[in-house]
This record gives sequence, C-alpha cells and structure tokens, in this order.
Amino acid sequence: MTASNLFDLTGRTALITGSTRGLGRAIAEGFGAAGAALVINGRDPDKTEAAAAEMREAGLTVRAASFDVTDEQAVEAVFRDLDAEGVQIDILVNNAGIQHRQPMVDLALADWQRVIDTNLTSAFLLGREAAKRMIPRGRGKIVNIGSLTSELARATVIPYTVAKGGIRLLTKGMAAEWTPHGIQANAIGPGYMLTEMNEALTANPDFDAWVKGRTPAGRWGRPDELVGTAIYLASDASNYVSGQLIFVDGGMISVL
Ligand code: GCO
Repeated sequence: MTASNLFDLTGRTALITGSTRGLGRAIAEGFGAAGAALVINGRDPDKTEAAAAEMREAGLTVRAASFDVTDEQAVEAVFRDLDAEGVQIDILVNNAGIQHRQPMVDLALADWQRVIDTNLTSAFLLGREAAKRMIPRGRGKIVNIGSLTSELARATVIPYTVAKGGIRLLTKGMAAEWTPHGIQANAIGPGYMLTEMNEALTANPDFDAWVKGRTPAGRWGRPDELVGTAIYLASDASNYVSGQLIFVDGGMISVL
C-alpha cells in the first residue's frame, strides 16, 4: 500500500449525522472527494434532500436519510432500510449536535435532556446499530465529534460540556468493545469553528477577540479544516489507532 492510497475512501460508504450544513457537511464533502459514497442526514426531510441534490450536482454519490438521531426506533429503521437496499456503512461519523446556552441555575431539565440526547445518546444509538453490522465484517470506522469541552468546561454551556465529555469516554468504550473486531473508534475535538451553531459567538466582539487571542493560530477554524483528520480516522491510514481524541483547534487546548 502506498502512502497516498492509505487515505483513499473509494468503495467505502460513510454515514455522517447532521450533515446538511456546518462541520458535518464539510466532512461529508471531504469524504466524497476522497472517493466515498455518502449517506447524509438531517432532521428536516426537505433540507436533507436539498443538500443531497447540491452535493450530487457537485459529482458526489449521495443518499439522503432524514431521521431524528435521538429516536431509537428511527435509527434502527434507517439501518434496516440500508440493509434491505444492500448498503453497508463502512464509516460512521457521529456529528449531529445542538447547543443551548444558559446558566445552570436557570436550566430546565428538558433542555439538559435534549442536549444530552442529541449530542451523546445519539452516538450510542447510531454506534450500536453500525457496530452490529461492522462486527461480522471484521472492519469499520467510527468517528465521534467531540469538542474542546470534551476536556474543559465553559460557563453557560454545561449540558453540552457534559455530553462532549461523555463523547470522549464513549469513544474509549467503543474502542474497548469493538477494536477486537477490527473496528477503530476515535474522536475529533474541533476548536472554535465558523459555523451557524457558533453565530452568536462570532457576532459578539468580545468573544471573537477572546477566541483570536486565546488560540495560538490567532483565528477561528474553518469547517473544511477538519477534513484531513476526518479522512485519516476514516481510512486505512489509522488502522492501528483506536480510542483517541484528536484536537483540531489551532493549538488552543495546549496553551494557557
Ligand atoms: C459554545 C461552545 C462550542 C464551541 C466548541 C469548542 O459556547 O457554543 O463553546 O460551540 O465552539 O465546542 O470546541
């Protein structure tokens, strides 16, 4: 195997949750450019179909799967439908995520639960269905999207912090149980990225200045800057890497 084809995803199918926009969309497009067929996902069927159509126009092989990642029955049904159509998921990226910014003393249980379900429990549900099918094949790649908050807390985003901290150990749990079956499970910890989810932060001059000052790279990250690490963790280049969390953060987590 040559160094360049170590990163080739030709012949692989990747399911990326929350991929109609933002980080998930960038990762999906990057996988497509590396040769993978894509199953993209969003909660809204029209938006998911529209994103799939745009990506097909760009020459990618894309199937739209609109479902709620927190709904156990819906997740199971999607995998059964893919089975029925002979589509096997070689790569799963658990990317779907939401944010809810509020001090904890004012936080409603329902909001806590919604963030935990969307950002953490979904990765268990999708991971379980994917792994059931990867185990008999003896191969598979799972990439979970963590955060700087997988390691450190930030006031006002505690449910998100707890979910992303959970992603770190869920990744190790997946590695513990599934690496013996030829599956590698790893995580990416993006730093402060220019996405719609972070619009309230980028629009705040104080926060913007804080990010630029606090990040050694001196700027926010672009979603496409996750692609190289995502391809690495989805490809044969990482076949002896499992349970790791790699930060793509312009150096932020490493410095004070
Ligand atoms: C926020 C959070 C996140 C961060 C990201 C950093 O307040 O919204 O801090 O959105 O951008 O998770 O890794």
